[in-house]
Amino acid sequence: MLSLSSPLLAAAGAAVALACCACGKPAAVARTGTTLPVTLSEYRISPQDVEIRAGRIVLDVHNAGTIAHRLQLTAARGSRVVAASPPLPPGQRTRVVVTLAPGDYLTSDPLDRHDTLGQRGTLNAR
Ligand SMILES: [Cu+2]
Repeated sequence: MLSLSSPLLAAAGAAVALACCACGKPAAVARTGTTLPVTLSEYRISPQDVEIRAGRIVLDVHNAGTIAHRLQLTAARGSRVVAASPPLPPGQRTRVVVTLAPGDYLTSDPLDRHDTLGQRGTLNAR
C-alpha cells in the first residue's frame, strides 16, 4: 500500500506541478477597483488575462507602442462588441467607460489584423 510519504507519490506530485508550469500560461491578473489600466504595444495587450469586478469599469487605454493601436472588448459568447477605443497614435491615451455584466470577454486590436499577431487577451468580469 502506497503511503503519503512515499517517494513515488512525491515524484508524481512534482510531475503534475511541472506539467502545470509547462503550460506557461500566467494566471489572470485580478484587479479590484473600477479603473483598469490597459497598455497597448506591438503586438501585446497588457494585462493580457485579467479578472475584474463586474459593473461600471473605466478602461484607461494607453498606446505605448510605436504605431497606432486600438482596443476592442467583445463578449466571448456571441462576439458582440461591448466597448472600443478609437485608433490611438503612439503615446496617446483615452478612457473608455463600459458597464460589464458578469461573464467572459475578449480583448483585441483588430486594427490591421494586429490580433492575429498576438494582440489579444481575455477579461473575466465576476
Ligand atoms: Cu495594435
